[in-house]
Amino acid sequence: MVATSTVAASATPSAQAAQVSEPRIDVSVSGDSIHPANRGNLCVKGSALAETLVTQGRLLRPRLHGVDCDWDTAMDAVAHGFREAIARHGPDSVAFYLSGQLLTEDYYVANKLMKGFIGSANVDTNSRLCMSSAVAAHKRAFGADTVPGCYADLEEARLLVLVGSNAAWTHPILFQRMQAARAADPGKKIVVIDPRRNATCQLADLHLALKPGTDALLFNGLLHYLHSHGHTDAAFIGAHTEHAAAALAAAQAMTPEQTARECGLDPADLLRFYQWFAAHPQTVSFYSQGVNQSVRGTDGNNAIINCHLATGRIGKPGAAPFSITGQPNAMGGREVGGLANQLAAHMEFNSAHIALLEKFWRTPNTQPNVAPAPGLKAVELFEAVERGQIKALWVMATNPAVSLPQSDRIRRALQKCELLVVSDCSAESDTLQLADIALPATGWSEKDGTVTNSERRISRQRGFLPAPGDARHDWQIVCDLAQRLGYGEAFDYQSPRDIFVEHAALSGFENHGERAFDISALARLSAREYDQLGPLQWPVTEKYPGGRKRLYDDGHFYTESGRARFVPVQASAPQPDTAQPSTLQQSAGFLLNTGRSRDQWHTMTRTGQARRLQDHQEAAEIHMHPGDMQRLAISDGQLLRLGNAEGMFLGFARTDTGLQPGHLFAPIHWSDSNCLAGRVDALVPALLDPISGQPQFKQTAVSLQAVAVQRWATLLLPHAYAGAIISALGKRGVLQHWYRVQFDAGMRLELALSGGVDWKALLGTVLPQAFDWHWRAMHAVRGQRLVASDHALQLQLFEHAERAQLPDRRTLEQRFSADLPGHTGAWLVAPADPGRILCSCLQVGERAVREAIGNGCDTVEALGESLRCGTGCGSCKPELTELIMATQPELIPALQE
Ligand SMILES: Nc1nc2c(c(=O)[nH]1)N[C@H]1C(S)=C(S)[C@@H](COP(=O)(O)OP(=O)(O)OC[C@H]3O[C@@H](n4cnc5c(=O)[nH]c(N)nc54)[C@H](O)[C@@H]3O)O[C@H]1N2
Ligand SMILES: Nc1nc2c(c(=O)[nH]1)N[C@H]1C(S)=C(S)[C@@H](COP(=O)(O)OP(=O)(O)OC[C@H]3O[C@@H](n4cnc5c(=O)[nH]c(N)nc54)[C@H](O)[C@@H]3O)O[C@H]1N2
Ligand SMILES: [Mo]
Repeated sequence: MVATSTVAASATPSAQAAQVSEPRIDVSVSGDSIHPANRGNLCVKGSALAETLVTQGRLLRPRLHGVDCDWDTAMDAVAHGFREAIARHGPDSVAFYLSGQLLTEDYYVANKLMKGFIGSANVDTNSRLCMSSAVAAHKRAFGADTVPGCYADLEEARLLVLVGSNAAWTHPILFQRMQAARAADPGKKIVVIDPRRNATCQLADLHLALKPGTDALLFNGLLHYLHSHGHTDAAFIGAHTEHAAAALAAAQAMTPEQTARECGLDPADLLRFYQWFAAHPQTVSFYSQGVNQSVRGTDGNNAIINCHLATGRIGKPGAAPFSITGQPNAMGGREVGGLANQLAAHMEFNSAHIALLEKFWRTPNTQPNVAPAPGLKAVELFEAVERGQIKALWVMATNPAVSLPQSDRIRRALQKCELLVVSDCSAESDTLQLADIALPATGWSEKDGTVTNSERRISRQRGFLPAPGDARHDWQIVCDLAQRLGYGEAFDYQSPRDIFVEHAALSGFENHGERAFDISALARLSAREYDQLGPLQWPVTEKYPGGRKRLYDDGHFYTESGRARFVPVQASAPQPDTAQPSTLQQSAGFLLNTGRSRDQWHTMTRTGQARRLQDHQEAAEIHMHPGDMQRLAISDGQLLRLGNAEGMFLGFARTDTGLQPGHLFAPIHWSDSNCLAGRVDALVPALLDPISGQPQFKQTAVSLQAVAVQRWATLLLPHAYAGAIISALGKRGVLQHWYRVQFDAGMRLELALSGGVDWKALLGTVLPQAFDWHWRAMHAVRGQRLVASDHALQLQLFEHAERAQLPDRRTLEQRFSADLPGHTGAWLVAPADPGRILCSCLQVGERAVREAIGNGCDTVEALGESLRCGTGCGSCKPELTELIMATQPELIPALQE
């Protein structure tokens, strides 16, 4: 999400707040029209931010073993645990697991404390799951972790190659910039390389649906093609690179025919891409998790970079290999050394850099304080927790119990950990449920600091609301621990600005142009200048006081020789049968791909709070090719179970014509906090890239079964009682599946049951006496039941053998707090279901869109005029086109032109 927003904030409780169960803060969010990255545009998650500013679901007090306590008690316990572990078992018995969702200032102090003062490098971050292959590839090729280009290059490119990226959903603002650039320059070509036809393909002139995991092969083939057809830039190769011959030799066997065969592509399509690449000096390759999250991720990245080096397409307008980051501050974390195998400010574990850091940080001389060697990478770190080697672990701003591979195993490891500290702004993270000590952190809107985006641009994030409850800023919590461990002097910061200027000074300290990350020109910012700091692209130095748009425009790289390095890539087609014990040959064997949905953010601790964001997809779904569904007699909406040696996952079937037969796609967003068995990482084995340690998340062998459900029920009730109902149903052994949707006034539970439930008995025992109600009505009308209190609809229950027979949930939610008298008859008549909400911004459902298409709206623009759908953030446009295509097959050729 590129959203950096200015917020018009007037923090007064809204008029509407009186009706809801807790106060909402009246804030309106709009984009910052002068920010160079988004120019005021926000994606739907950004524009719904205000709706997530609720205290419902927030962690408000420190907790020690589940009991609220004060900060002193909590931090004493944290310090005691860390001190004891270090004293008994050495510094490597403790660890921090951080996140690209921290601000740079938070990240900097955490890394400084662990690597500089505790003396362990066991600091890793969720960026290991996300960007570590990109980091490793950048270092191999450029000698530094640097993104050479800038967002303007996406517009200036005449050929844009999107590899393993669903930018339409995951970087919607950049995608809009690409769309607009293409509209202004119809000759511009866009190629999407992805095994599935994702939403981004709507913009593609060519989609290469390659075999999963064969990206390195495809780009090795391109390198060979460019060389053998005389399209390489010999002058650039000669003057600015090394090891070209070795890379070419490694690619030698990759003729286009051979490559097409191994990648499972039509040779003519592949050749077309190779020819376009050869013909367009202004090419940007924009790549993301489809490439990174693979056991060949680092090689895949380097195979792409090799092609740019071979053609000299780097450091020039509209020409760059462009690794795109995901989290708001994934790049900032890389700058401060958040990964276990780097030190702060782009330094390495060598004696010169260690000495430099000891000098700069003035670490105590009593012991060698800066960690001498790299620490454990994420997956290894949690394995060490499992073995009992890590005694005290602090997890900050990430939810590893959901997002790491083998998440069932991770949970067991966390449960065993002697001391698990979790700091989070939300109370609804699965990891927090396992914590011995929970620390309430401030979140967006409350915290202050900086973040760095994919084009190296540092932006200020400014707090405008007070911290709720007892919440504190992450940097303050870290400094508190530092103080209690005896390092108070080195952590005596009064504000994020104090930390930022130190970070900036370190980046320039004895740098002499050797380290790419240098923002030393910002080392003297006053508090006022820091507050007013405008967005700047690093480096920011004496030479580049206003920042630098593109790196390597001077042909100088950060390797010892100053030349960029080609990396020979030994690519081979993946062998799922040997790579994994649970093979594809099993029963109904499928290959599971995982990734993001349009309107959710990761584990939903925040986006799950905004009702509007649930419309697009309210439960975990399993996307399937229609042919596979037909073959296995599976219909849309049916409950399916995926399983393998790692674990199991439940989701609802969803037809997806964009998938290849035998492939499935499931979202990463659901967790134990909001449903049963919706954690897709319970299925993902820990297969790692050997260089970066990044897990392969995108190719998992699974088997599939349909789940026979007897009864479906919808239950609306106040938030507070949802958990008790779920556990009571669980104890009765009838619960096959559940998920929840949070709406303003309450909670909606969607239940799949294996048998009948005596609801009256169950609700009577679960709901406390204090719940002021008596049975007003309990009817069985066409299989539906309703329970209500005497003055308001505080609880509604509908049950049916067929899920599709349950009434429209939106109407039920709206009536939840409405007065009852006189309406009994009306609400028993199930209102029409509007279908999936396609356009979240303007709330337009699939049913209305289908009707409009039937009435002649055969373009996205016509739909926009008639229903206004697609006129907000625009991210539903691909789906609108898909629907037009599905409804009117004769239009397909025209729309694909
Ligand atoms: N809506 C939304 N946006 C987000 C996020 C979110 O949670 N929600 N998270 C942010 C974060 S942290 C990140 S890292 C980014 C990720 O952004 P993306 O990388 O764009 O997102 P993903 O959905 O993980 O996967 C991208 C694509 O990789 C494809 N893929 C799978 N296997 C292969 C393969 O072998 N080769 C190729 N070429 N492609 C393959 C998938 O089919 C998918 O379309 O999104 C960011 N933006
Ligand atoms: N199968 C599969 N698994 C994946 C991926 C995939 O594509 N497929 N993608 C991977 C990728 S790229 C990523 S980035 C990860 C993301 O995975 P996670 O990082 O585990 O997911 P989030 O939900 O973003 O977790 C962030 C947590 O920090 C909290 N938080 C937010 N802001 C703050 C703050 O300012 N301070 C504190 N202390 N807490 C805060 C949130 O409430 C939330 O609990 O998932 C990875 N896992
Ligand atoms: Mo990510």
